[in-house]
Parts: sequence; structure tokens; C-alpha cells
Amino acid sequence: MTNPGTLHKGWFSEICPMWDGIAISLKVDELLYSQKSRFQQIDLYQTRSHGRMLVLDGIIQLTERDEFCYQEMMAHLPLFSHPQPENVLVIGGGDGGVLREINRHDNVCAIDFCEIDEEVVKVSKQFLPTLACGFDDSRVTVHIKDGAAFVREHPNCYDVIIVDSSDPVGPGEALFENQFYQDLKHALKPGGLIATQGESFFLHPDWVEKLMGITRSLFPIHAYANIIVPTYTGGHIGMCMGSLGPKLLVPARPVPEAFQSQLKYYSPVVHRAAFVLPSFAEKMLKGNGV
Ligand code: SPM
Repeated sequence: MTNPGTLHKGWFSEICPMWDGIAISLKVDELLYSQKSRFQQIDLYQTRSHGRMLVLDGIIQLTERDEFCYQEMMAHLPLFSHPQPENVLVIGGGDGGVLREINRHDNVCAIDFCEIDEEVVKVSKQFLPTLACGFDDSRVTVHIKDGAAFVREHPNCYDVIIVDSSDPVGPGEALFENQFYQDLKHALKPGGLIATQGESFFLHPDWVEKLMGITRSLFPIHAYANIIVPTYTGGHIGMCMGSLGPKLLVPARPVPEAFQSQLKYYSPVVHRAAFVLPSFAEKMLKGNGV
């Protein structure tokens, strides 16, 4: 699906059938980049209040002002859940923001990064240097490839796998299917864990139930974590986590003070709190073990 979003009188509005009837709008000063890649429409805006904004197929992926909320949680929640994460795989997230956060972890030895759309990486390197600096670490190996195929070809390789996908419309679709989750499990080493972009229980309870249902059926330990992201429609997104050993709900090791001082969102308290759900969401997911 190609959907450039809507521009009206200098306002960009994110209009998506997946969350019909609600939209977030940002005032934009300039369209800095707009091209269709092999896979999707890529737009990069200078916004009035939120710095630069990356939009794929009309859906906001990040703004410079609040991207730390998502990237820190997608990286540190799974990595601090594991006692010793050495080999990490990241699927998607061509902006490099999740990589930037993973690179803060000294115990990580190697990071495979797999992204289907090389153009997203190129555009991010050109326009979003504070995120794309994530690629400037010698531990990172970039694979431009379909993430679903990459995972199938790498059994028993990783301590932590992070899936920073876009939504289940467009090139990310296969990353929301049962087969992909089975392949993620096989790509883990014993005691490994996964963390996937898990959508919002406010906007798409059906997707959250589906993803947590799959996660519960495959992983003995599973949980859904909350993340506040003001510029995602609804202001909220979640992460589905599945573990072959680590408990997930509390950090498996301390967060060093020097490490904590670099962060703006994640902390050990936030780690625990992320799994505390509003009553309606807890009831909704009870059958799925959350
Ligand atoms: N590294 C940032 C990439 C962002 N990937 C996730 C984007 C999800 C956007 N849709 C949010 C929908 C909220 N209902």
C-alpha cells in the first residue's frame, strides 16, 4: 500500500485505515525528501515543533523530539531483561535509532541488523544523523534483506532479537505472522528472548491479542510492555516479549549509573512499570497470559 499521508494548509495528517476515524497532525515547515522506493513511499519533513519526522507510506515512524521513548524501550527493556546479551539481531528500524541504543551496551559483542529497504537507511544517514549514528559501530553488520528470510537462515544464533517493524500494512506484513514468530524462536540461543513492535491495545486490540496469542503459544515466558510515544496516533505503542528463560518483568542485572545518566526514558523503575497494564487491557489479554 502506498499512502503519502495528507497535507493540508501546512499540516501533515496521518490517515490510516488500520486506525480509521482518528489521526494525528503535525504542522510542517518543509518537505525535505519524498521518494518512492522499491518497497514504500519515504517522506522526510521538517516539522514546526518536533524536529525532523520520518514517514513511511504515510505513517509516522519517528520525530526527533520524542524518538527516544520508543528506541530506548525497544533496546533496553529486552537487553536488560537478559543476564548476558552478547549476540543481538535487529530486524527493521532502518533509521538506526534502536542500534544507537544497543551500542551503549558493552557486553554486546555482535549486532546483526537486517532491513528490507536500503533507501530508508540512506535517507536516515542523510537527514537523521542523531539516529543513523547507530550504524557507526564496528559491532554492527548490515544485511539488506527480507527479515523473515534472514531469520529462517540463522537458527540458534542470538541471545536477543528485536523486531522494529512498521505496521502490518506494506513491507512489514510478514513480520506479524505465526510462521515468523516460530522462526524467531528457532533463531534464539537457549535462554534467549525476543521483543517485537506490538501495536497499541487502545487502537488495535485485535492485533495485540493476535500477537500475544502467538507469543504465548511459543514462549514459556511472555509479556506485553507499554511505551508512551506522543507522536504515534493514540500516544501509545507496545512491545510483545517472549522468553526462553529470563523473567522479563524485572531487569536481570543492575543499570550502571554512568549508563543511566545517558538515558531519558528507560530506567529499572520504568522497566517494571512498563508491564503494568490498565485493567481493561489486562482483562483483554488475560487469556493470553499477560
Ligand atoms: N526506529 C523507529 C521505527 C518505528 N517503528 C515502529 C513504527 C510504528 C508506527 N505506527 C504506530 C502505530 C500506532 N498505532
